Amino acid sequence: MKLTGAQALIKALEMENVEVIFGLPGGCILPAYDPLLDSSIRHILVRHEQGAGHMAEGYAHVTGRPGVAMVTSGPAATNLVTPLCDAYMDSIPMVAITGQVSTTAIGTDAFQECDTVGITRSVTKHNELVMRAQDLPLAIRQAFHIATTGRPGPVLIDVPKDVLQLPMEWYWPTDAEVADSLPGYRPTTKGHPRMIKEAARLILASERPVLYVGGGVLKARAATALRELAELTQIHVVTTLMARGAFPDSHPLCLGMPGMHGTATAVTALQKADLLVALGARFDDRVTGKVSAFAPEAKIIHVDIDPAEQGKVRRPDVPIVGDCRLVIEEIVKAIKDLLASGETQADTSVWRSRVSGWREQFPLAYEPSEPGEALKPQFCLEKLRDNAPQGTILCSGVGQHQMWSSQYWKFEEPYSWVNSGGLGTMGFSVPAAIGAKVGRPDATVWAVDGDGCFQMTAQELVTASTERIPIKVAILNNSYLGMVRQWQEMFYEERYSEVYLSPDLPDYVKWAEAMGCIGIRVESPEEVEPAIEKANAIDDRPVVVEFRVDAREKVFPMVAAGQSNDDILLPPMQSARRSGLS
Ligand SMILES: Cc1ncc(C[n+]2csc(CCOP(=O)(O)OP(=O)(O)O)c2C)c(N)n1
Repeated sequence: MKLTGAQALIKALEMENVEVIFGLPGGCILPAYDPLLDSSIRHILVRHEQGAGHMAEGYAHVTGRPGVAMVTSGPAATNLVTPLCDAYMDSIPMVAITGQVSTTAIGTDAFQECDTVGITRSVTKHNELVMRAQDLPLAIRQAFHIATTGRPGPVLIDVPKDVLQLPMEWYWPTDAEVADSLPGYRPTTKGHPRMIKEAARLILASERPVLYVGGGVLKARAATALRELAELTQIHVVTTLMARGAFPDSHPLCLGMPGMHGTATAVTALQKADLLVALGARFDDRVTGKVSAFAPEAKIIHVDIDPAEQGKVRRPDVPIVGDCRLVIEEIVKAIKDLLASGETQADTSVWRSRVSGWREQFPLAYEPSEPGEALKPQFCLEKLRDNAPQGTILCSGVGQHQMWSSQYWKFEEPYSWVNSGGLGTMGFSVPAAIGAKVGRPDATVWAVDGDGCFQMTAQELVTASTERIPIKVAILNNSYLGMVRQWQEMFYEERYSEVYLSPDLPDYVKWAEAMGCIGIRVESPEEVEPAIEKANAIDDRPVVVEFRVDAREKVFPMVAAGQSNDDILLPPMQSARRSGLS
């Protein structure tokens, strides 16, 4: 069957079961937009290509399927760089299709030409400029294979305009042909049996073990296996910012989030442990603090599908390269075998009572507002959480509101938390929430955003309105770039430099309405719950609720950048008893 390159591209996406593309057309990608009209694929026309990328990410976060973005060449491709980098840092499966100038014009500084493959090389797992229409089906098959296997990540396929226009003979490569075409790409999924046995022995011998769970557990769909391991061994679990939801917050073994703004218990448990079982976690600096002072007495079992993570930051005692789910299942089996053969688990009761003591003494805490005082952002989040319909998905931007969201929400299910962890991309929340809602139309999707973040990508609410994607946005408007303000207050002697935005400009309610949304403003505690209830009841259009919150509020606990986790700063009302953290 003869097709044009463009027809082959769209057919290949259909064959990959793509149900939606987030994109925006232009000159070089134009040929691909024509067969799209006749295809089964839904296209969501974004207002900025960055939005398309984050939507694809949000979609991938909640479905586990790769998100697809399609844009034209030059400035459209460069507008995709931030989401590509974001997806790369957070290991999100994504396939980006970019138009390119015709093969004959490449290298001539043609209109809207840029070296997309060169520019995106360091922010993609793989990228390719396809120079022949005949190669398109294989390139697309490879792209989806690479994006979704091993450590997931973004793949970009750059297609010149004439390649889209030229004829080709349709074919669809088999799995074997795809594998053969990538001889250097064979991710290891099964852990080494000797290492697995060694890990099981270490786990049983440890008196102060902690399961340090990262986003890889979610990528590997390993939440059930993780729970079995935790319950079998009664080992506490910390879930990093990328792993929130991988283990239920309500579970008695869950200690919450570790790291710079983690709970005092999670941070201290990692510090004092004699064994860390790192599962799909990468010893990020926001978790370790000062690396040389991190968990000084702990042996490390490190399970990760990416061999490059082994020893990158901290040398493991037991490195295991493999798929988290398969490896955890094997470790559980090995532990059961050891127990059946008469081995016993070390006594962890002293450790468990220490951990319980920290939990009791150092819960998350903030000073509630007095009558007439400004609203507390944490209070708004607690009310959002308590009124959230079952199965709500929470997305967030980057800053204080992100940390409060992660702290105060109760994540009970995997894939219910969407945020930008590694890159920390302001503006992520609204488009990611749109992508999440497209992927999970059955779920309520709330985007929590800062006023600074919101102003970066709010235009995508026009997309949400026109495409009838009824997300809900909660802006925690503290009229500052709050997280930067917090650092200036704490580490730059309150010398505030270029962090003040404005409480009134823009008028968020009018802006929301202008974009086809319902806009609601909340200024006092009594208004919080009715506004949330109203927003939850609206399902035919997006809603924006602006909460005017106290600008002076800071995120605690906090480990200052580069400091040891031992020097965690507690909320003011707890700092007098910090000696209890021993
Ligand atoms: C694109 C981008 N630019 C700058 C930063 C640095 N930065 C991190 S948090 C933050 C402030 C965010 O302000 P806002 O959205 O109002 O959230 P808040 O911290 O007040 O909750 C800034 C500027 C960033 N993370 N991303």
